[in-house]
Amino acid sequence: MHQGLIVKGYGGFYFVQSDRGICRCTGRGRLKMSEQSLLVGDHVLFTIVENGSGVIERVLPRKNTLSRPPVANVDQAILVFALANPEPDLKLLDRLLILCEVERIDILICLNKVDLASGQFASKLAGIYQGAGYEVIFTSAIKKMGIESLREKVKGKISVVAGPSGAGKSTILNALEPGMALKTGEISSKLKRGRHTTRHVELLPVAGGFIADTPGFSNLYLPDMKRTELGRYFPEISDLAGQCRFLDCLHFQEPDCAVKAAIDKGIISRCRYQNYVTFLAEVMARERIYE
Ligand SMILES: Nc1nc2c(ncn2[C@@H]2O[C@H](COP(=O)(O)OP(=O)(O)OP(=O)(O)O)[C@@H](O)[C@H]2O)c(=O)[nH]1
Ligand SMILES: [Mg+2]
Ligand SMILES: [Zn+2]
Repeated sequence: MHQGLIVKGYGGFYFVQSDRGICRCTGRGRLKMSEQSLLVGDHVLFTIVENGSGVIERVLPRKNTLSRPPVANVDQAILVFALANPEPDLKLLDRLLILCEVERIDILICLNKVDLASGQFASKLAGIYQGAGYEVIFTSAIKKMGIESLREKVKGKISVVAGPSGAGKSTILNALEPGMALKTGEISSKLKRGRHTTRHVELLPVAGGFIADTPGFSNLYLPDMKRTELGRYFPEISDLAGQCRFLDCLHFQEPDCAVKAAIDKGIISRCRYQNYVTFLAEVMARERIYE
């Protein structure tokens, strides 16, 4: 038996990458596409049959499973936001961060289009997220800046690239792997309209790792959670929560709240906290509906 990685599922077939190249496989017995028992990103054992195609016999244990896009064994999410054109929507970034925190996926924030922004704005934005404990890198896919450090970050890993439309996700992948020629700009956004319902995720071999490009989006629902959970998904809030007077402090209107004290001291970013409060209202509103 051979071991490989499912890089694409299409038309009832799985395309499995191994040291033999890519092999078109079907799933044996219960391992059928329709049941979602196999996912892009799965490490599998397969046998080769007479005509050269393969049969997947077993799925190796999964490290994690992302549902949007459906990919297994994700090592990191690369969240790409442009510093300008389009303006970065920090509420959207904070929502995406929560999704990754819930799934316990490592996060790399990539601030793209540094060529279009002032250094002052770039470092202010980076400061907010580094202060929250995230790793931030700057790139200009067009000017090929920061691409080498990004290359180091994707080597040997399965990454998912996410972010708003126009941020430069596909352009960055093209810069990492010249010759790949993913559609960018106008063409991509036209295609996207007919594309957003498809589930044809593909892991592309990029810079010694595998990356799933995703079409951009402009809004995201928070995952289901209780109001007391939200703070756990803001690392800088979660770090201080133990110092609040009340164990179940929502860091909103409670007295002796360590989080609110940290904002006044400039330790926690006001912008992040404001988004926390907005999301808290959303979570509470949803709790009421389902009560
Ligand atoms: N100035 C500048 N423009 C860039 C940069 N990166 C990408 N662009 C441009 O931004 C536009 C959008 O880039 P895409 O790579 O298609 O963006 P995307 O994030 O893949 O967008 P969707 O596929 O729609 O989600 C294109 O016209 C790119 O040429 C950059 O670093 N600087
Ligand atoms: Mg794209
Ligand atoms: Zn508190």
